[in-house]
Amino acid sequence: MKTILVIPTYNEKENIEKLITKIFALNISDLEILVVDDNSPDGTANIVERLSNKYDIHLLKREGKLGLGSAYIAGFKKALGLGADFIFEMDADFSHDPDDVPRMIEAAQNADLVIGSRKIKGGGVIGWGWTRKFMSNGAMWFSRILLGLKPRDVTAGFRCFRKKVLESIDIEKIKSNGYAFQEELLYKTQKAGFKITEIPVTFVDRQEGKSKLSKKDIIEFFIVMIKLRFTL
Ligand SMILES: Nc1nc2c(ncn2[C@@H]2O[C@H](COP(=O)(O)OP(=O)(O)OP(=O)(O)O)[C@@H](O)[C@H]2O)c(=O)[nH]1
Ligand SMILES: [Mg+2]
Repeated sequence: MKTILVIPTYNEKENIEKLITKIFALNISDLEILVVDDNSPDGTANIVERLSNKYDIHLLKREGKLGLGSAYIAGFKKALGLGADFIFEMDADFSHDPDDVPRMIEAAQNADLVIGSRKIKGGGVIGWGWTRKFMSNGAMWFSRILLGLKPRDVTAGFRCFRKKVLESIDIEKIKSNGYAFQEELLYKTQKAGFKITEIPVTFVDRQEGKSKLSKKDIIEFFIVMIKLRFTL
């Protein structure tokens, strides 16, 4: 069973080499990485290209910063084309610990979607101030109530999908691009009746590089939630 980790990057030169090296050091069988880079000005793609001589890595280069959601949609399509059975969403900034990947693959043997969850017993966040926690909790509370989402961590970006989920949901039709992308995808997965499991993970705030979360993403988040509630 092939696993592909889809890792979107925009200016992650401080993180990407360390992350890729760490993941392959885990020696997980039949694992490949697909980096989706939006022409990062810092040259992230060059680092990935160099590492692809040594490791099983694919690089999808796009012409500019087109957003996280569209990066994942392009990455999912490519991963399915490469024959992946399990497809991960994972950030490049070490907020998602590579050491959790084997546990998530194991859990995916009995689930269609595994969420690396900060919101169940044993999970958590390190390094966020109260404003970021407040915002994140508020967004989760809002979307869980509005959309009836059952998982606890609905904004998590650390996930493992069985290929049939991404094949059967019309991923092209997902409109949100920022934070809301994660909820929209989860909402569609739940609505389609797939089995969703959460396993606890500790999320660590990024140590290197800059956050790309913008005010625009936060506004989009609320608009998309309301649209999803009333149109689907
Ligand atoms: N290809 C691509 N990757 C992106 C884009 N925006 C963000 N990313 C990547 O998506 C991942 C998550 O972005 P972050 O900036 O860490 O956003 P975040 O995790 O929501 O915010 P922080 O908690 O502050 O780190 C990182 O690997 C980014 O490099 C984009 O427009 N295109
Ligand atoms: Mg991050």
